[in-house]
Amino acid sequence: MKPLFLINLICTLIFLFQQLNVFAQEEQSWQPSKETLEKLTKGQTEFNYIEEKVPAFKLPDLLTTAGGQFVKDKGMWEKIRRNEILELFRENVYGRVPETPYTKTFTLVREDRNAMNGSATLKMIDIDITSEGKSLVIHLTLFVPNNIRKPVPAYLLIDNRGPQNTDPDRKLKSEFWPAEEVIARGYAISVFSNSDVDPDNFDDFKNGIHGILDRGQRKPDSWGTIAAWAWGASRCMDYFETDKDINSKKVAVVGHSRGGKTALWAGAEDQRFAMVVSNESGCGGAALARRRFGETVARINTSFPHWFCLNYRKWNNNEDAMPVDMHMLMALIAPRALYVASAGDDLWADPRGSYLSLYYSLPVFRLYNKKTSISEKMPSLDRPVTGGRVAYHVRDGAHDLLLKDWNWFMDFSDTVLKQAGKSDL
Ligand code: GTR
Repeated sequence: MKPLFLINLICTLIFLFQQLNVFAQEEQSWQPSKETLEKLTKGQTEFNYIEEKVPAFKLPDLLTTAGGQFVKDKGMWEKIRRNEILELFRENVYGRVPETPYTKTFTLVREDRNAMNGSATLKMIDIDITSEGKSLVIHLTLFVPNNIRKPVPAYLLIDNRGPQNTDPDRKLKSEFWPAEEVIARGYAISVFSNSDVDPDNFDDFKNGIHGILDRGQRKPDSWGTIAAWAWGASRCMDYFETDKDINSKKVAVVGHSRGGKTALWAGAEDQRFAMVVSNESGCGGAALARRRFGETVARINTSFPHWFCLNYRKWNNNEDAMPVDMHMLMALIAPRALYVASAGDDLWADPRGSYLSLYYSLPVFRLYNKKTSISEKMPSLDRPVTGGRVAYHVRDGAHDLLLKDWNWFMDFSDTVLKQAGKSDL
């Protein structure tokens, strides 16, 4: 055989192999099932679930400052652009936390060193918030694994589903907060109920933390209920900083759906959280608003008028004019760890829009570490992808937070939270 012929043959084989590979990857990319699509689109025209009908859009630029300068390194990101974007989200989406002074106390109201048949210590902490004679209590439930070197990394769930999922006596068990399984993997696990901080209904901001900290007339950028819940997560972090069993530099804040929107905002506002997990958070969370796929800004502001600040209503049916989109919220988490998750049948929360949001945030993560990278193509069902500080999966099935999701979160956090010192930042 002539050497030239041999080289040609090898090149052709390599080319064919690459094509096959590309083809295989394309095949693998997630698509909604026909049944789900049929069910959701039948007789309804108000919301779009068809990928081909997603309008063309242009995302606001992550790396150009308001003054038109290109953000070339992490120094510029941290000094200028990050603050600009954070302010835009405060002003236009979630609202601003008031600066009202308050006092805060932590009281250990129950401790059981022999919880979960001896494998964990249960602590129940009352976080009391008082201002001008009015107060509320955030009830934090925490299990810390026994027989393991302290301090340990911890998960904090923002619970939006009620106490049947978070039983401290462990008579009731729920995949929503799989305490035994998380303890078995060497993490502390904790939870607070969002309703301790602010009620999940439109009460004209009279109750909850709004009733305690708000003063005077509400402004267009006054905080909504999601910002209040996120503030509550930060008060739990204040407690972790006082507990020697917890490594407060390794805390992951987790939320599902409205809790997932809250987890993202908590991580954006409070850089003490080392990892954020946003499960099926959809509109006002991980999903790109400009795609108008599933739930829209107009719809969420109508159904949940208390979640966001008043200014957010300016973007009802006007998404293209929004000065931000949700890839910029993801970028605010960088260089900390970020896990975005979807469910295949949960088109209301736009799995593809959530994945793309994470993908388009990568330029900021890459200012810290060039190795952070995921493909523009979505992975297939039940195939988590990780790339440095970011991770994503689309789980088979309906809108929910399941043990399967948690196990993938923990696979990721085993690398980004547990391997202290080996961080590739
Ligand atoms: C839905 C809402 C979503 C999501 C969900 C939930 O009704 O439209 O944005 O937050 O509730 O929290 O379960």
